[in-house]
Amino acid sequence: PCRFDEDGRRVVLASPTAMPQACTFLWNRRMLLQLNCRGYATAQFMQPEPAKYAHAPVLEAKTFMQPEQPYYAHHPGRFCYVKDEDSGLLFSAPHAPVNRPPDAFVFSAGLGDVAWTVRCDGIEVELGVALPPDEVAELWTLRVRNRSGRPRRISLYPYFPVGYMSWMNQSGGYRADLGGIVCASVTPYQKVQDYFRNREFKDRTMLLHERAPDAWEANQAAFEGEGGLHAPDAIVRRERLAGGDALYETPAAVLQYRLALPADGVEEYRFLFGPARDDAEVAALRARHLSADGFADAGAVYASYLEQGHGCLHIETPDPWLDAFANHWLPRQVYYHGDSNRLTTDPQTRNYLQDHMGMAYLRPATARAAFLHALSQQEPSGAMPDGILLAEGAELKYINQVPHTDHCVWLPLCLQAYLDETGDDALLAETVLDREGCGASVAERIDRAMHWLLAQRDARGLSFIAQGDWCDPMNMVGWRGRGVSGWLSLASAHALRLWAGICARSGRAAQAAAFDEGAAAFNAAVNAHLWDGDWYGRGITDDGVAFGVRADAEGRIYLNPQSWAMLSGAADAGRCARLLDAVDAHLVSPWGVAMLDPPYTGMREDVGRLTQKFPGSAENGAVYNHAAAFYLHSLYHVGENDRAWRVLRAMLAGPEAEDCLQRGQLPTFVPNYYRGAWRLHPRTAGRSSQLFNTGTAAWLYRCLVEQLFGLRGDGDALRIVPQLPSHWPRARAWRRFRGAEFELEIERVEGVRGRRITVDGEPLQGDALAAVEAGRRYHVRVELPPAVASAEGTAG
Ligand code: CEZ
Repeated sequence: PCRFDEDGRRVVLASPTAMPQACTFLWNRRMLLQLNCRGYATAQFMQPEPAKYAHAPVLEAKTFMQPEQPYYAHHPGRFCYVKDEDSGLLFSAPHAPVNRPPDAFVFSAGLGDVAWTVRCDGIEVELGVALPPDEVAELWTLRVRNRSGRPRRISLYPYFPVGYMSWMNQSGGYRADLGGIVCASVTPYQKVQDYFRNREFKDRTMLLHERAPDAWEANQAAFEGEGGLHAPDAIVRRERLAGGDALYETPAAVLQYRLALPADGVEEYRFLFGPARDDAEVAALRARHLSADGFADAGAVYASYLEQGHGCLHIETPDPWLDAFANHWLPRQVYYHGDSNRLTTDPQTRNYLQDHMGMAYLRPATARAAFLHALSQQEPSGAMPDGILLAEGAELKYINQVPHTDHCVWLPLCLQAYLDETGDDALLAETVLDREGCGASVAERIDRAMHWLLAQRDARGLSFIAQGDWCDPMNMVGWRGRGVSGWLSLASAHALRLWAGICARSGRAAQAAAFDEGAAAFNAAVNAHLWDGDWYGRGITDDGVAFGVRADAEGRIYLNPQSWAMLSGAADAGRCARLLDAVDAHLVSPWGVAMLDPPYTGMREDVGRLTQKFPGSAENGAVYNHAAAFYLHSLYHVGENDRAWRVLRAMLAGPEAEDCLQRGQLPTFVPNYYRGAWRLHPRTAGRSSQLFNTGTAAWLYRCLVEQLFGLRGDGDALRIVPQLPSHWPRARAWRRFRGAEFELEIERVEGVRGRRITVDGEPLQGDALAAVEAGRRYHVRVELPPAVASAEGTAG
């Protein structure tokens, strides 16, 4: 049903019903626009907190972005009705609200635009949208073509629902002076102090046209009448829209163009949709953008914005879907996270650090600034706060009001990636002032964070979990102050080991030794208290009950402790072998590796709200891709290349039709999860969450660059250790690294025993190419031994 086009730069879906939730997104630093293939849309912009200008028809609760959002008839969207004035035939593009089966349909997601081509009864409608690089506005193009071979009289009705704006004040009407429909509102509030903040809000929603319409309607109820959205009275029962307004009634923005199209005739229209504060802003947006030139300029500047987030790796493998995804879409998703901070003013600390870990490969200066900014909010105790405040007056909200204990762990992990990529060890000596105005170097601050982790241990030497660790909803394991996290203990060990390595390299031998010792103590404690015979347990509750262990009927095995025991070195070879078998037996599913199994089917009060989530959704046993990415990273770490390949490939839908249909996911982004519970609920297993906010993107990119293709910085060198799956005979890559360019070819060669590397024709001793020179182009050839024949790696 879907395919890549334009050398992987577009993803094309040929049906509005095969994958009805399939979607893509556009963003700039101020806004986000998620569009599904049927025309439903969710837009948000920052002022500075996320706000909407197209609303649901009822009051919406404010929350962070959620998975598997339902779409319904009155969901906000961007639509165009088409009526044949002679036959009365009615359809809507892209598909909703009329849902008439089209004769032809294409949903085409580009890197910087989204477009549809829809044909019904010889009338072809093209809809396209793009965003300006730095303003809140949607730039829409509508083109209609008569492909029926005979003259046609039709009406076009661009319909942009505005929804329930406010219970205090909302209205809408046509403004000839501004050239469009402008709806006004007052964001509801009750506390007097909110007035002074809200008065700056962009509380108007406008649909501006370039070509004056024949008629319009600004009243949602008048537009629909008794026919409803499927067959609105204003279209079906009338020749012309009535020109109505909305006076404390739900507004809508509908225009009408009546046209007589000769055979092959084409007409083109441009619109601007978005929020504004006042008339002056409406007029300014119109003047700047609403013309062919304005649209073209915005497109060009947006393209250069995207270019600044270009990936550092280009690959050619036996898997063209992976190539297209890795070359274009994955770095784009990494860039979105790192440059927009997921459109929050208080990103969770772990998310912020990991998102900027991804940024280290695209725009390292942005990552550097983010690490410094995060450290400036470190608490005097060495703890990191639950969220990082990004805007003046921002507050910790939602989950950031719940104490989590893992935030310090991400500092060395993410910094390691940044230092490897850039060689910028000078960062460690940079002084960072905290909120109290106390200065300390980056290295000292991370020392403190590591000491904090070491201090937060119980008598057994395991990490207290409080109300959560990486796993947000694991909130009742330790809320009474005693429960511990096996995963966090292992993650702390891994973080300490990495940090010890960085200390050693920068001549701080005493610190290195102390942190190594701390890591060993964590590992020993986990081995003593949480090795369950075939795998590691997830933790120990406030009441001293180990969970994530064989004795549990539900939540018997969790993925994260297994992955991190491999990373931290807690698991020796024997334990690695056993836990890998256990993961294969319990967690590996046709849709990827699940986060835990079996999913919980009811509340477990000593684990928490995670167990109340629907079985197989999100943290309750989905193929939670962020956790799968940690597993992927750990598999490469222990040299399990074929297992790693299968985990990696399962994160990406397709190309088989069945796989695409079941997941419902386009290869435009990696979603935060695919439904799990594949034994319990096979009908829904594999279904995508359609949520593109996820730490998966950064980790997956890191794994591709540093592990699958094995091109990782180390001191002043580039290490070259590709870990191809055994069924790949060859692969090629282009890598940008510290201002140099590397062309890499990897090939399995008959008769070769170990890895053989040549650089510009000269054999390389070992795998480290030292003293990389900026501006130089290197040609690297890696020869690998032929694969041992096996069925490994062939599965999608
Ligand atoms: O949020 C993510 C967090 O952004 O969940 C991850 C966590 O590591 C990330 O930092 C694992 O728990 O509160 C909830 O129940 C939500 O399900 C969040 O846990 C989850 C969102 O669904 C994803 O945005």
